[in-house]
Amino acid sequence: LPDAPAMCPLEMRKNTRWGVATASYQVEGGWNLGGRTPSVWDTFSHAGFIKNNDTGDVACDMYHKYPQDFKLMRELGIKHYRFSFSWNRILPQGGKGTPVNPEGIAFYNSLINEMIANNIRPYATIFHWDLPQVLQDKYQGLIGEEFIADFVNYANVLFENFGDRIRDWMTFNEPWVTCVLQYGQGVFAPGIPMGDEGMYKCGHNLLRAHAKTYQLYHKVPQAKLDNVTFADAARGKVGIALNIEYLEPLTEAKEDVAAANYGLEKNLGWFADPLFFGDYPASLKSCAKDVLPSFTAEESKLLKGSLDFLGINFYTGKFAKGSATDKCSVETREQDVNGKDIGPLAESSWLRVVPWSFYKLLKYVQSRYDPKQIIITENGVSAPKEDSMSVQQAIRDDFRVNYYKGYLDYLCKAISEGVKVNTYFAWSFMDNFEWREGYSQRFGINHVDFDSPELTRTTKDSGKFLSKHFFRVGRGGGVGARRPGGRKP
Ligand code: PNW
Repeated sequence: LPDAPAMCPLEMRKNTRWGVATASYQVEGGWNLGGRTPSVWDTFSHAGFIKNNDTGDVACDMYHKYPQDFKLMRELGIKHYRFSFSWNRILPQGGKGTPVNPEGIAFYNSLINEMIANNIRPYATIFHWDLPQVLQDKYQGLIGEEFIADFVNYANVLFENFGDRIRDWMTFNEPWVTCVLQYGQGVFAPGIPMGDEGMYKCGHNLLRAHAKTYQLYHKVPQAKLDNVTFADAARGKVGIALNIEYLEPLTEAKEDVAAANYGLEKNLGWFADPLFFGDYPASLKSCAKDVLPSFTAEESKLLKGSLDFLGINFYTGKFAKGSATDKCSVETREQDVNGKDIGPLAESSWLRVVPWSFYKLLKYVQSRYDPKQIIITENGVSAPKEDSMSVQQAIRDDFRVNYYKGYLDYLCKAISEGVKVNTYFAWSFMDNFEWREGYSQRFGINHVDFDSPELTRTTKDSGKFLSKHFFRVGRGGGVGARRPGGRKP
């Protein structure tokens, strides 16, 4: 195994929290067990929209195998785990006023307790794309205003039931993907293209739902604080996980610099500006003026500062080329002016290995938003052709080892220059259901043999590399060292 990245001194690796991430639909399976109703991804995959006709019906079967998965995490020295809740498992009818599913609550109680028993600190994503189908049918999911109240109600159920043991919450995973791929283009479930208007409506509802959830979590009335579980919840943190690819100007020309900047504002600023500053970026307001809704003064006030940490999902970077006549045009490229690739291509068509882009993005984020805390909520890669390899070949994943080595090197450089990242999650703990690509693209640091009845997990070289230099040496989760008056798991 290679040495630790040169820019990651032991002291820094010790002072940082390193973990792994997954999401409910991608790993759980148990799609019709324990009172769970379909999500939009069940409907979409059952309708045959996924490569090789794959579905998440069984996935990694973490629904049953979580005890062995936490044991494996423990063996690798992993002390931080980011996962998501399945809304439709918790509230099978989705909406406010509908019954909470006791079997769903029991499942997540056992999952969380098992995690903590293994000394692993939970970080929970409230919504990672698996919307209850009933809410899609009722008001088109995130397109409908009713979504806001239903989301806040769902979040409240999670806070009340699990808030005594979970203190790190992310409302949404990758609003950009949700609103662009799920609703705008309709290439992800529910698969109904809603155009730019739908895309911005989705973003608007999502942001307002986030702000109300943040307020609920922190401004809970004193009467409710006397309820033991919630009192502990109120001492935790609420953030969000935004995805962004870095954009480097293709040349030093004014229009390329402006295009890179506008591209970041349009993709990251769309969500980050309202959360930090209370409004959309001026550039976006002007370029999307016919379709971008506006916030009331009250909404703006509620949004501004409505996050305790900023989560960033980071994978790749591209070049940006502008137009001298159209300030709203951003063309992205994967080759420089000499035709040289920006980096090696992964198995995923949108992902090239560009370690320096991580550093540049982090510096950009720190200088534009000055966040108090940044969590890298995802970072990882699909290795080329891994799916066609034998288990023995697939676990020798040099491509992924090099990816992590390069990206972590630049992460450490950014930290040493004052970027406030204190927690990092690799995507993913294991190979899983990669959305439209099904099981054909693998992001795991542990291999899953989807052909074996046991769905056997085998640690890849990348997992060993991260374990040795990061997971084992990094800070612990402080699991259990809190909650005065709270319920012990
Ligand atoms: C993220 N893109 O998705 C998600 O949060 C994960 O669930 C997913 O498995 C992981 O990254 C790997 O793809 C993305 O097209 C999906 O730019 C698509 C894109 C970016 C991120």
